Amino acid sequence: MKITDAKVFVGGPGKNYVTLKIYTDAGVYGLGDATLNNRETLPAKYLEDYLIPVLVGRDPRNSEDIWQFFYRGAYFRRGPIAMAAFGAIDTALWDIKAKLAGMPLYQLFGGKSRSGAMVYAHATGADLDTLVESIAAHVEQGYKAVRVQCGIPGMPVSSYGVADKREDSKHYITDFGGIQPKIEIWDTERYLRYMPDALTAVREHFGPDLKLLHDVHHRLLPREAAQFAKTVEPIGLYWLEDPTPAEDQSALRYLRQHSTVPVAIGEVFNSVWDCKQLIEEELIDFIRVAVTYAGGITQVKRIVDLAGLHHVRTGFHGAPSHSPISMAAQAHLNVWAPNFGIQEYLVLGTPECDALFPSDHTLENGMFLVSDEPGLGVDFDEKQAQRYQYAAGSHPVVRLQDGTLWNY
Ligand code: GCO
Ligand code: MG
Repeated sequence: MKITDAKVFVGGPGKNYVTLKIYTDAGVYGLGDATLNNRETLPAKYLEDYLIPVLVGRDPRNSEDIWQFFYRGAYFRRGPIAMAAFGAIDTALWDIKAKLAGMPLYQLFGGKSRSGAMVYAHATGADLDTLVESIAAHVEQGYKAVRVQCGIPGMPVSSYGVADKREDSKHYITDFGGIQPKIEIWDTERYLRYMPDALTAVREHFGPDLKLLHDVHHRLLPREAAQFAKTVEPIGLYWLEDPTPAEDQSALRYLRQHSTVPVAIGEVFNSVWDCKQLIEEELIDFIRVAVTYAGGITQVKRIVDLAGLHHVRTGFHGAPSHSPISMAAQAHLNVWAPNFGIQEYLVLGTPECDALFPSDHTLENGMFLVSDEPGLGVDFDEKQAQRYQYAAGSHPVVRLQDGTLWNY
């Protein structure tokens, strides 16, 4: 059996999805997602110029060897661009394998450990009242868990995860005005003074059962993060995400020694090596990698297994940037993983998105229910894809009030 061709498509409704389709001489094809948010053309080019020409002619069933061939073969290892490209190939090969087996992908991992995966959505408000409204709307729809982000009084420009308007809440991460980034202003002192009270007010309003998550988006220094974690401990957060920039992983020991707040990290990681210290030293409670950025199913499954040895549960990244293809791959991992925790999931389900990526995965009462179709259970309509093209976008860049660059 041979791979006969592979094509990359960039574009989508309100997103630059990078979709890989691998064709075989057995008539079966596989799909992968290489959507590296706001740098989408780079994994696409890596695939087209360096990987696809070498992929054609290989046996698609040898997904492990193909993964190793590209990873080791690049010599300059890791990095989000390469790992997104390898990951798309890997996901497509698992899709092919499961289609050949005539089974939904989760069966190849070991079957179902649960009926569905609990997800969390993003609630956001420019102020506390709007945030409470946004959370209430999610609770109404059946969500058991929400991430809560709120504007901070006196902060000159809105902060991470805060949509200016309620309708913007699904698309606030990328600004499609071009590649020139908008500037956000950050003020740690205001954040530390305001956010614990805001989170307390949310907890009091919604009671003890709703799972509340909060994302610091790498903005605090280790000591500040420890102080914040200690202060919010009585609120009973489900997790505190990215309290510090995680390049300095030892810094997490500080937080750990001062607080029992569950910590979730890893959305910017792209290999098992990035996760190793945090997992082995048990400095985190949830690992946040994504199939899209972390080398596909082969690599992420290895991370899940390592995490399981250290009581670390999964909480895969699922910002709206990922396409329904990698969200499907994660859904199969979620339903299998013995150490599953929660899945971030923002409903992409516009009619346009559903037409481009038809599938019968469903969301019911805050639970993601995986499709039983052979493979990933998601398709890609090439005709629909012709309606879309790449649109330049950017993440904001963050400065302190005196102009100093900070972490987005
Ligand atoms: C999250 C993330 C995202 C990232 C985005 C960057 O927890 O969902 O922090 O919102 O900012 O994926 O492209
Ligand atoms: Mg995050």
